[in-house]
Amino acid sequence: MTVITTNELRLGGKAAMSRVLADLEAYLARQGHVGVYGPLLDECWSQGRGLVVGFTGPPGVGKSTLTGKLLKLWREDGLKVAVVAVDPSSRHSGGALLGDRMRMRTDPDDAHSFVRSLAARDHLGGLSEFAIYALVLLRACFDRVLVETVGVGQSETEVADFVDSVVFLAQPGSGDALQYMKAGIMEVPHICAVTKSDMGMVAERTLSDLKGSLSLAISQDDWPMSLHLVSASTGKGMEDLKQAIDQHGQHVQQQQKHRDDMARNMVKGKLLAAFGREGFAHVAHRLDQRLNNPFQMLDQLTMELRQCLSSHQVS
Ligand SMILES: Nc1nc2c(ncn2[C@@H]2O[C@H](COP(=O)(O)OP(=O)(O)OP(=O)(O)O)[C@@H](O)[C@H]2O)c(=O)[nH]1
Ligand SMILES: [Mg+2]
Repeated sequence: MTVITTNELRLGGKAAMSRVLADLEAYLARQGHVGVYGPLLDECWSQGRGLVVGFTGPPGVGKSTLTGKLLKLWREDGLKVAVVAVDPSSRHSGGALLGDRMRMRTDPDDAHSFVRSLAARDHLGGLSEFAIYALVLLRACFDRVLVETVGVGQSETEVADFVDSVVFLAQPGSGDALQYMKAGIMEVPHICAVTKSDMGMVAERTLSDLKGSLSLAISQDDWPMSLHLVSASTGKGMEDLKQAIDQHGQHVQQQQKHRDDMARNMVKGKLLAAFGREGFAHVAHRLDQRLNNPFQMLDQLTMELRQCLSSHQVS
């Protein structure tokens, strides 16, 4: 079986990307490991320079509308942009509907924007299983990869470990973000924005509540959180938000540690999910080094642990 090269993927545009995502997903469902796709994923991983930005916030806060607007703004800057919705809550219900809504936001004639919903997918290992692979391929081909997820951060999914920047969106009139951060349920995001500023006073009040409590908040990678008031409907504040994301992206992409941590977390997360703590403990030391080819490493360790398991079962 021959797998497309990174270069072919880059040159092949949206059609090539759609095809490889579908092929990879089918392969994973069949084989249960990355196998022949390991080298492609590793090459995309090492060459991928796109910034992956996670947008999180409660249902209805305006994530889709906002990512749609940012897509337009970055496209106007000449950047290639992909948007992925990872929505565990609609896995069983509105998957197809979400897919339709997402498609409405794409311009089919624009070769450099790509919008895809991963909501309707459900296979072994869960939704985020595939999302991470998709993000690796997308970041090799697009300058910005926007990921829409529902949740409050930390506990969510592996996806949270796999983004460069986290943007939390707060609903006007809700104190959720504040309470989550204070209670330590949610890690401090890099950027926080109150949406729907066109609602007026209620949005401004939410912003000043957040400001009062979070003005000194520092995110995990030593980035002072910035706060924004935006309206995707009117466009107000959107340019500033876009610039803040770009700035954090520049900051984070200079950090080799960030990439190393991402690779390690990815391999660890997948092995834990497949083999549990006990299984993972057998190979944990192999992740002490820098992982230059994390996906091939993941595959090798998966095979070793499978063999180990089956020989235990036989004896
Ligand atoms: N007034 C106002 N309404 C907005 C704005 N942005 C989004 N909305 C509305 O808020 C509602 C939810 O917007 P979505 O973008 O679907 O929110 P979401 O967070 O993606 O929602 P889920 O994916 O269902 O969690 C829709 O009715 C939007 O029209 C805004 O800037 N101003
Ligand atoms: Mg949405």
